[in-house]
Amino acid sequence: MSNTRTQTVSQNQESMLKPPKRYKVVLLNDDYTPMDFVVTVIMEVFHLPHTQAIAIMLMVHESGRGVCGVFQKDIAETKCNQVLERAEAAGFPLRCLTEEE
Ligand code: TYC
Repeated sequence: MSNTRTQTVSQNQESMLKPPKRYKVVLLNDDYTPMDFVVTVIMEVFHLPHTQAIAIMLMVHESGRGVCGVFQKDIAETKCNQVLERAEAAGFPLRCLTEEE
């Protein structure tokens, strides 16, 4: 049996049983974006302290990628877009993506 009420109940039950998927926001390295710009973006978008932002930036610089945080899908996508918007506005080729955990 499926009507609007039973469907709503079963959807709610499913969301109560399964925790929501979580998504990493990953920064990628490039040769042009200044280090201090990357640090500022990490601090402002992810609300992280300067020391942690430097550690993430250096991880990206040295290994090619680094995780700025893990969030529910819509939050991860919003933060990723905020990074890309800031990079574009400043004219830097900084890349960012989300990845299911
Ligand atoms: N590799 C860049 C440089 O030498 C710095 C950088 C770090 C760029 C992290 C992007 O996500 C990045 N200026």
